[in-house]
Amino acid sequence: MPATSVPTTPYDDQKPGTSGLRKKVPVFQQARYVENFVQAIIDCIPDRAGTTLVLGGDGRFLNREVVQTTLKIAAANGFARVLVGRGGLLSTPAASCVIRKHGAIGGIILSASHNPGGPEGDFGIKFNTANGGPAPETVTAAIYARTKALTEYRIVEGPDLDLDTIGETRIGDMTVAVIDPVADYLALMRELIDFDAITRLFGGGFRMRFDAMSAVTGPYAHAILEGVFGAEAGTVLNGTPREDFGGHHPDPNPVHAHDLYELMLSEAAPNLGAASDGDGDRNMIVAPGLFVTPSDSLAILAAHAHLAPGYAKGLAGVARSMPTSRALDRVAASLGIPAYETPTGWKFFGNLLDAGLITLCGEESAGTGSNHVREKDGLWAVLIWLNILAVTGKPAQDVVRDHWARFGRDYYTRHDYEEIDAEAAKRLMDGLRAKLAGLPGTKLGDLTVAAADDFRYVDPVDVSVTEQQGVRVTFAEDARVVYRLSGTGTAGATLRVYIERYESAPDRLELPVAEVLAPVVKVANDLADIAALTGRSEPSVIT
Ligand code: VG1
Ligand code: CO
Repeated sequence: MPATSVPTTPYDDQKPGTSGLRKKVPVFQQARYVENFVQAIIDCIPDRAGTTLVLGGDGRFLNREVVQTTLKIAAANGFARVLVGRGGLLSTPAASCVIRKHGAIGGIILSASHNPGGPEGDFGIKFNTANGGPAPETVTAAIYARTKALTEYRIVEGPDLDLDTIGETRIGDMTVAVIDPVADYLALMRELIDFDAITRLFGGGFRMRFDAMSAVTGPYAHAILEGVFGAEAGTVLNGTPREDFGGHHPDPNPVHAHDLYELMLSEAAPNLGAASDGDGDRNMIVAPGLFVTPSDSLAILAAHAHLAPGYAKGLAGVARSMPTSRALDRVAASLGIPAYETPTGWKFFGNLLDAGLITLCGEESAGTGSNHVREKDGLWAVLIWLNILAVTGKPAQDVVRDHWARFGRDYYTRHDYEEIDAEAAKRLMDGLRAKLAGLPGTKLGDLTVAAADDFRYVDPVDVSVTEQQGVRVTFAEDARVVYRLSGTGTAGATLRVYIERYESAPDRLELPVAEVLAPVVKVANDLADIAALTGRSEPSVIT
């Protein structure tokens, strides 16, 4: 089977966003759309001859087809070997792990993460570099430029490969190794987490429910929670990956993981509830009767990470994305370690992790991770929580309350306005930017503006600059509002408004979140004139 060159014409809309190229499935089904993008990625991998590439996805609709196409294109472009997860599956963190462990030159991950799947749903293609992390801005910009200049792609045509049997086959001169998607990941978790302590915890009657949301973490959770730890059968809910995620939004938050959330707030709650998203990089943690915000979870993990063997020496530093609450900073200050603030998106943590400046990092959007891979890692977050519970012997809800008692509580909520008119969204952000300079010192409702700016990030490692990463307004009353537009949506624009307020008085730690934040929400809405500009009186999702 020789490689052939196929003439093509460019598409002008293949610009990667916060996390790769995400579009509706029918967009990817256009002739040569996938081929063009995959060839553009590969053209941006210099010195690829003779190297290894990793390939896998979250199992959504089109996953298998695009795996086959990508293998055939890779075979025509000089790779010696592709490692592909059985069934075309690899969770995002597992792909990162496999890239690093096998010295691959990079990986192509097929996922639209927490967005719905199926013929009318979303699909996505993302490139990760040799460190296992999402391609940085310089690389995604080069890929985009390449998509606009392509004149041909190269492919080895032939029959589809068997993706369901572990072992090696060839296409042209390239070896395709179908690997167990769980094995390397499980081996890494064994190095980091106290598996014996957790096994004893479950042996002592501890119960949990993990909702895999019919997405990629099912096989991982079955293998580890039920297989290794011996958690009771039925611990993993929705544990079989499905192409349409059972028609659900595989987004682990109280809205989309509603059944689990309700269970955790009921009398019948087990000791811990957790969930992960489409591609396995997000996590939700719910204690009995108590939802743990991702920002709090990150801070709690930072305060307790030394209890897990992989972090016994302590943390070099931590980082959070700018809209993530400042709870993490309080822990860092008490540990005497640096805390970095980055733009939204995991790719911005890569340099800090590679340089050894940070050990742990996370985002308010249910992403937590460490230097063990270069992606956020949903199941890892659950395992480290279990490790902490096993070692401290404390119920999860006490861990959270004790944390608040010690550090105070950053009340937090995010309001999303999905699929609003893109022009209106732009007008809203421009309007805010125009107001920034005049805000400090002004009184808005009950609050006084202390500072206001448009977040600009200077990477401490390569000093690259990223502008306009979100408008932030901080108030003298220890409150903050952040506004930004989503870079992962596939229809119209999504406005995200992040609202928080810090309280440390012992009698103000367990108030209803909506009540504490109501004055800040009002100021946030008025300042940006959200209702008038978007035509929405309510957010579409509140998390
Ligand atoms: C969202 C989140 C961001 C996250 C990104 C990818 O981006 O806000 O924190 O890194 O999704 O997560 P945006 O631009 O829509 O706000 V995943 O799990 O979808 O790969
Ligand atoms: Co994800």
